[in-house]
Parts: sequence; structure tokens; C-alpha cells
Amino acid sequence: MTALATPSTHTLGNPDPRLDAIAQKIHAGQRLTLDDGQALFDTPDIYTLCELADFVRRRLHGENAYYNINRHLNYSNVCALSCKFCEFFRKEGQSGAYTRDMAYVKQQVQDAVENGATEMHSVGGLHPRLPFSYYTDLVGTIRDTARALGSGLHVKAFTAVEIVHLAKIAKKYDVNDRRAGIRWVLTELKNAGLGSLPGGGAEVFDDRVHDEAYKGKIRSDVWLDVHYVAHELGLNTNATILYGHIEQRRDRLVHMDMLRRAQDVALARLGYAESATVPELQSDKVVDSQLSTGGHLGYTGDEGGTAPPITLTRPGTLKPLDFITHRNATNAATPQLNAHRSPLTTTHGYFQTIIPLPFFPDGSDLERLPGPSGLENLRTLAVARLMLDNFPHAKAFWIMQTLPMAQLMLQSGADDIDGTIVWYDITKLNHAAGQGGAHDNTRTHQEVDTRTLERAIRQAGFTPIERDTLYRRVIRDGKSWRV
Ligand code: V47
Repeated sequence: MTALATPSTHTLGNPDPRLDAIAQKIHAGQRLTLDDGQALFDTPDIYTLCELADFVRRRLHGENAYYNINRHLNYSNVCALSCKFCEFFRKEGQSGAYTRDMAYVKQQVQDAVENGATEMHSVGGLHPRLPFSYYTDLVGTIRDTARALGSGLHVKAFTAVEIVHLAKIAKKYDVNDRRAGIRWVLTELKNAGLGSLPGGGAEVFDDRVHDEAYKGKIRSDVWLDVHYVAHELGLNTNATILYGHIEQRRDRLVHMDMLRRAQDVALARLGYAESATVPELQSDKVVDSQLSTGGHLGYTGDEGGTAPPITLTRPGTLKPLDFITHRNATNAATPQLNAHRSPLTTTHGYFQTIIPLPFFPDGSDLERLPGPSGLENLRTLAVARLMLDNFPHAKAFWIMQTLPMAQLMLQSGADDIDGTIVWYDITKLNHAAGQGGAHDNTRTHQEVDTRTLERAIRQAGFTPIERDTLYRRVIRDGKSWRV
């Protein structure tokens, strides 16, 4: 069972002196150890924890807080797996099972474009019988329908779990060379119009938890492989962590450490160098062995590892997007970093944001569990912001956190609350049912308008910035938009 002890003492004005040394490291932009993370999780002094996360968040983003205009499109809820935490999946023929056809997809794209969306986020179950061509059609239909309407709608689609499933369907998956199959699938999808990968399917990178709650799903090494190949191909990706079920806080910390190691590798590939405060342009100095190991195999905790730690939280360090812009501006003849990348996409290939997802027990096989408390949600977000020093963004996904909670999170490490969403089938909260929201299995229409998102951000004391999927500022002119 999870150790989710709620601190019994009120600590406002009673700071925990054990956090002093950790605070010094954070101010200096140094990487925290797993034990530092444990101390942050276990302290009763949640105020200092949130303050430290807010310090880092402000160093990276100042007063800015991001949202986007997006739409979720779950193409099918039919799934070969039966993960215990999941209330979304249905078996083929079961009541409530659905698979969308391209006419439906086109309609969704038209509605999305009409409403000014810049992103379509599309994921689904592992359908046992859809052919590979369904998925390239899906991506192509989204891109082409939007293009015909004059929109550059970004297609963010398929978790790492789906990508591996597609490699198997296409008969390209070889366990002895799994990256080859993954690369084949991602290249096909990218050619069809895929722009980035969402962060789902990671759950918690721990084999015990995996075997108990989502056996049959890919393990951490394969999930990280998919993101490694996506980065290699120049696609940006996100990462999630699903917490508050049967994992321990330590498992969350290990998960975060594995992610930041994977990000070290991605940033090294982009040309970041460990020693420079403002990173130098050293793309030619990336050591091959760093890239080929992926940095996560043979996980050894804080000691060891294959790529040098690269933190973005030291004063003056450029965030990846600024770094790339700077690099491209100052080095017109940027060398081709990797043979698999096309010149058009050499600018990207890293993790953008960490998205902590609180477990919703209702309707799942783990319904007996209470789910995380509000304080645990704050803690996990704040710890994630502090541990993941090389992730530019931390997202409080409002639809799962609720808007009031997302506001607190903006003051505790988050810089992004996601978007207008419209339809969300994976967890069903009735936001009209009160401050916290209540579970409602029939509600999948969960839309907010941009005024509501902007107001929530302003009320939390920040400046709302509309971003696109790649965190570029969106500029609107009537019905059209550009970045
Ligand atoms: O992978 C499923 C989670 C994820 C439950 O990349 C549950 O921008 C809580 O990944 N309780 C899908 N969580 C959602 C996701 C996501 C969402 C928003 C933005 C982005 C992004 C990614 O939802 C799954 C799983 O971890 N999930 N069931 C549940 N009962």
C-alpha cells in the first residue's frame, strides 16, 4: 500500500530545518538526489516544499503560465489489456465499446479548427484487430482535413504503449532490436503528419507495481526506448507519472530519476554541455556511447549513469526552445545531428513537460483504494518540479486535478494547465458538481473556454500565455493563428 501519511502538525511559520541544505542546492541549480527527494516528500513542511518548487518555476518561466486550445480525440476504447487502474477500456462487442471512423474524425477536426484549436491530442486502447493503415489514416486525416481548412493543427498522438502495439501489428517488432521496429512505426506516422508524442502509458516505472496493476503493458525500458527513438527522429514528447495507487513514494522518485536521465541524453544530443552555465554550442562533441545506451538501461539510482547531468534550473541556463533558436541563429550550418532526422526537424527531440496524474479509483478494479489527497497532489507536483531539473515544463492537467487545485499547483511548481480539451473519456469528473468535482461515469464532455482558463491563471497571480504544442506563443488574428 502507498505510504500517504498526511502531516499532522501545522507547519506555517515552523519551517523544517532539514530542508535547508536541499534549499541551498536548489538555489544553486544543483541536481537533487533520491534521498533529497525522499526528504521533500516526507517533510511535514509542505509550505517550504511548495515555495521551493515555486522558486524554480519562476526562475524558468517568471510570471508566465501556459494553456492551449486543444481537443482530445479518443479513437477507440477497445483494448486488449485490462489494467487494474483503468476505467476507460472495453472489450470488443461490450456495451459502450466504440471505434471512430474517418468521417467522425473529420467532423472532430472541423469542429476543432472552427474553435481555433492548435492541437489534436489523440490516444486510444490497444485494439486487437485494427490494421496499421488505420493509424496512418487517422493521423493523415487529422492533418489533411485541418490543412484544407487553412489550419496547421498539430497532431499529438499515441502513447509509447500504442507505438509498440502498432509495431507488433505491422509485424516490425523484434524483441532483440526493438528500437528498429519503433523507428519504423514512428517514421511512418511522422510522414503521415504526427507532430509529437503525449506522455501517457508510463504509469510508474517499477516492476512490482507493473506486474500487480498493469501487467501486459510495456515496461519502463521499452517506454523509454520509444521516447528515445522519438527524440532521435526530432519529435518532442511528454512524460506522465500516475501516482496514488499501489506504488510507494520512493517508486515515484525512481521514476523521476529515470526520466531525467533520459532527458540528459536528449539534451546532450541537442548540444547541451554539462559544464557551461549558458550552454555552449557543442553538438559535435556529443559522445556516441551516451546516445546509443539511451541512458536508462541498467538503472543504478543516483550513482552511475551514462550521460552527464544537465540542469536547466541554474541561473542563466537556456530552455531547450531558446537554446535551439540561439543555436540555429548563430550556427547556420548546424551539423546534421543524426542520420535518422530530416533537416526540417533537427530542431527538436526532447521531453517538454512532466505531467503528474492523480489516480482516480472510481470505476476501476482498484476502486477500494482512496486515491491521493489534495496535499499529496501538491507534494507530488512540487517534488516532480524539483527533481526534474532538466524538464522545461511541469503541467497541472486541470481536468484531472480540477481547476481550483490547478491554481494552487501554479503556485507550487506548475507552469501549464493544459487546454480546452472538449472531450475526455479516460477519467470522468463532473466539474459542475462542486469545487473538487465528483466522479460521473456518463460525462465525457468536459470543455472549458479560454476565458475560464485565463481567469483561473490570473486569479492564481500569473500571466496567461496561449501556447502551441511545442510551447511557442500563439498569436491570433481573427480566426487565424500563427506562432
Ligand atoms: O496513460 C488512466 C492515465 C493516462 C486512470 O502528454 C488514469 O500532454 C488516473 O497521458 N486515474 C492518459 N489516471 C492521459 C495522458 C495525458 C493527459 C493529458 C496530457 C498529456 C500530454 C497526457 O491517463 C494514461 C494513464 O496513466 N489514467 N486511467 C485513472 N483511473
